[in-house]
Amino acid sequence: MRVKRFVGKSMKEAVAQLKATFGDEAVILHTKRSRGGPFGLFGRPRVEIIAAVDVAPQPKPPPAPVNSSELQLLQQELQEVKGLLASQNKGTGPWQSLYEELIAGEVDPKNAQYLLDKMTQILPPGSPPEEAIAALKGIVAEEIQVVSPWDLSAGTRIVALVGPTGVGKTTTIAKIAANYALLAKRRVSLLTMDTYRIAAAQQLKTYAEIIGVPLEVVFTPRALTEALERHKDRDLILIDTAGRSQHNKMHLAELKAFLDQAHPDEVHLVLSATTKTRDAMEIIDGFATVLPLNRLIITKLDETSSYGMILNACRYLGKPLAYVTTGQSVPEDIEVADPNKIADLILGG
Ligand SMILES: Nc1nc2c(ncn2[C@@H]2O[C@H](COP(=O)(O)OP(=O)(O)OP(=O)(O)O)[C@@H](O)[C@H]2O)c(=O)[nH]1
Ligand SMILES: [Mg+2]
Repeated sequence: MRVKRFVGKSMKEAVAQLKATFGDEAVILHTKRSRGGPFGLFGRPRVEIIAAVDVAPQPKPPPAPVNSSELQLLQQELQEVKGLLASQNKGTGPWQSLYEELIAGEVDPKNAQYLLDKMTQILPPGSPPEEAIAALKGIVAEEIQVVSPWDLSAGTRIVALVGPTGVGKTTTIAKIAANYALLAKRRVSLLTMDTYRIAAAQQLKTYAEIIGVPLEVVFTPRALTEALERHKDRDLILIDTAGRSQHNKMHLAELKAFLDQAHPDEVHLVLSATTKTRDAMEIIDGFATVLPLNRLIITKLDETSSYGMILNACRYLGKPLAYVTTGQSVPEDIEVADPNKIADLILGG
């Protein structure tokens, strides 16, 4: 804004000056009539106007011409950014239904997003849904580490099963023992340190008698070491343990005292497929802080219809899945873990 004072002998003359300088857009802020001379009494009359005008805006320079290849490049980059945002944005984008399927199967949301991100990295854009499902199954299968069944030709293998109560540890030991002793014709021994629950030892004793393998019940860590010594000519020694809560530090310490003496080649954590993922993670944390877990067994696949927990537990523990069990029948309801089958279960066979 510019402000200026105009003085004339009359109002007409002052306004004429104002218009000549500021044009018609000026705004009069103040007018004053007076006379010149001492005290303003005897001089000639004069008129003073103070007026203001907005400074005219500078015209904008015309936009620089954009050549079409630059425009194309910009559009392409914009598309890429949009795609990236879609993939990072939970479950949005073209694979929303796959994300929802994983979540419905109780795959942990973080795992579901991780799997889809991996899939979008390898899948060409615009691939048909069948290809997307096949790619996703492959990625799920890759995430489930497994191990080959024991060779048992290189000395005695000592394997302990641990886990929460009632998940099927004893039944699984009976299934493994029957398969190795009766079908693979291996020398198998059973040891149990479950003297906590009434009839626990009797349960395994019954299986041992039916399968025709020796069983010893041990009450102390030292007795366990001595029993292992007595069975050192065997191909496979399976150690059953009492079911324990992950929250009971004293029970876990007791378990550790036994296994520290036994130095098993493998400690398998047994979890039921019906366990909620959050609880499975707590169980893994509780047992893994005390014991050197190196395998996972998931039981009771026949008692659930959502299998995401298997993937969640495998990824969380970060150790191979050895077996899955699929029913109460001994010895048939057990399978060596097959990642493709599990991926089929999770994403619908
Ligand atoms: N449906 C089903 N039931 C199973 C499976 N495995 C074991 N069970 C049953 O689960 C129940 C508990 O099995 P156990 O083998 O005694 O479990 P555990 O882990 O040894 O139990 P504790 O020693 O008390 O901690 C029994 O009724 C078994 O028949 C399975 O794969 N599917
Ligand atoms: Mg038991």
